[in-house]
Amino acid sequence: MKVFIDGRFYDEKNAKISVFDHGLLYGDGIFEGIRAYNGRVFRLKEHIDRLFFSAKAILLQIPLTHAELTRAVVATCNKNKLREGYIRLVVTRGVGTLGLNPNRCEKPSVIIIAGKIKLYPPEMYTNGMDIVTVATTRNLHSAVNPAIKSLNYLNNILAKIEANLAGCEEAIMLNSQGFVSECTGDNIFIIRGRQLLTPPLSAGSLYGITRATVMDLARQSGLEVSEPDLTRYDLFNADECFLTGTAAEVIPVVKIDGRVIGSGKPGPLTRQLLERYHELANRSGEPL
Ligand code: PXG
Repeated sequence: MKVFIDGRFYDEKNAKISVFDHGLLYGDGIFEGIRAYNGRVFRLKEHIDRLFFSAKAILLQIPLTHAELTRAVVATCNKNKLREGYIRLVVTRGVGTLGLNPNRCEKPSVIIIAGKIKLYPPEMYTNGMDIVTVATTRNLHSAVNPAIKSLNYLNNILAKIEANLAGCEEAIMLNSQGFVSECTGDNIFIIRGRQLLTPPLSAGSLYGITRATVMDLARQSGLEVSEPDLTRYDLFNADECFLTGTAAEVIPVVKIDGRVIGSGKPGPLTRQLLERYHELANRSGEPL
């Protein structure tokens, strides 16, 4: 595997970053997780847009333009002959002094890894997931805004650890007001009749790119889409529930905190949305 670091390609074993990089020392940096399907990078523009929004929020100057980053992602996939897989785009604050002042960092580093993706087990797509709500609440907007896809993912990791301790793969995180926010690496949706509901971004979720795509697909299928505040009660009493994310795509949820959701099997509208998502992902995106 060849890894892109600051304009050059390195073999996997030589792909290294300084221990003085503030990305490592303080989690000071941003990232994107992107997928390629069928020789195309899906929603690449949206991912690079979001990277620039994250950069703006943390006052990080990405040393490449939008167009240059697009070309670098495509070049990294091509260098690795990747037609299907996962692309991790990372921008760190760069090498600095032992002290958290970002102004002491020389220059941000851009890293692009194009490899294979670790997915949820296939049975979870056919049988659905069993998930739990965890005690760790979502970060406040006024602290570390959850909209920033930063290298500081401890809020999510703590929740993931709680899910794992409960024998689950994903955790529902509530915000400080007790409303449903999202999961540790996925947005959450419910279906009630012909309505598709997902928490508003103000509830503390990431502006998910799969989330936006699925909302478009649902509108095209004639579902009514809305973003109200949701409580656990709303989730328990939904007809269907699913999670969305670049890695997960659309994954059904059949049990939450011991409550069976709907029929206890992946619902028909969830399955239809997953199918439409695959169709779209396989025929659109930046060609490699
Ligand atoms: N919420 C959070 C907190 C995320 O990190 C999503 C929602 C879904 O967003 P997208 O834009 O992907 O639909 C994410 C994305 C990984 C991995 O390596 C994580 C994500 C995406 C890809 C890979 O665990 N999280």
